[in-house]
Amino acid sequence: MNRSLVVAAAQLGPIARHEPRRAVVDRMIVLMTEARERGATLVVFPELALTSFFPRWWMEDPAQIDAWFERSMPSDDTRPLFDCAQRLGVGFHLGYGELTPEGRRFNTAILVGPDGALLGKYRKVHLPGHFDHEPARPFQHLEKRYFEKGDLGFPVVDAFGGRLGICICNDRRWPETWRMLGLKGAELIVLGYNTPAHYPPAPEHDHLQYFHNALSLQAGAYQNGAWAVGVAKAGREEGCDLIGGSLIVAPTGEIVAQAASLGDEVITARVDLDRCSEIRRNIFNFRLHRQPSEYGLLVAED
Ligand code: ING
Repeated sequence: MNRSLVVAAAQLGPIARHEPRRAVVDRMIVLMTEARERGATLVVFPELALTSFFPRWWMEDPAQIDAWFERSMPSDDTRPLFDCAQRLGVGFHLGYGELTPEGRRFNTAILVGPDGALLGKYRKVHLPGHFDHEPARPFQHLEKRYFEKGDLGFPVVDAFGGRLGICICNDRRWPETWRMLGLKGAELIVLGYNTPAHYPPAPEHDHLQYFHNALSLQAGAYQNGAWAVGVAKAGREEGCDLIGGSLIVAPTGEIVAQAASLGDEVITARVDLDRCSEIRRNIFNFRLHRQPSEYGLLVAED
């Protein structure tokens, strides 16, 4: 039996600083509905999809910081998205800022089934940017300040007829992320990202941001024999240009769909999970070819 499904990347354009979550959810419902009309049964939304990318701003007041986080999921604001998904019979991936009852803050992503069940949760492990205020930067990147390192490992869940893995944004640049998911048998890896076109520590690389985004997903997908879906929050958001380039990559590393705008946009592809074996049974047959006894350095502390 062919294990294939249509997957949608639901790219979001800019979200204004004071745009209500409910307005963003309304935009997401439009995208989810279009995705369903195109046959999708899984819709992937970006990282921190409910609000503007707030780590670009220096904040000290804990209450002001907490206002960017969700205390429950679903919440009153997001319940309409969950209801729409169940009505349409689609599952979805959603990135958001998680504030736990103990007051811990994580950059989190969840996978929700077509019946509304929570299938998996991931908290971002690779937090880029910096901890202290760096006013010389045109915008901050304070993920190390506003989030704790994820404490859920790299989960892979049985869903949609296969093995699904989740990661978030900067995680995609680290081969260790992909290999951890690949070793757990992930056949489809979904992730969202907010990637500024300008990288203050190395502005000479600004023109490479789209290339590095695609390179990271194409390499990760190919080297682990998995499908990959990367979904942008894109466009000029509060004066900061975020790259688009949402894409769907096959286990061969081929890009099979790519966004062509910097706004709200749905791209879809038929994902045949059985195609993973073309890679996993051959060039990247871990059991036959991988040599973990030679890789000790990979997990040694710096
Ligand atoms: N954003 C960026 C990312 O890894 C970044 C941070 C931008 C790192 C440009 C390096 C270069 O795509 C998030 N949210 O991780």
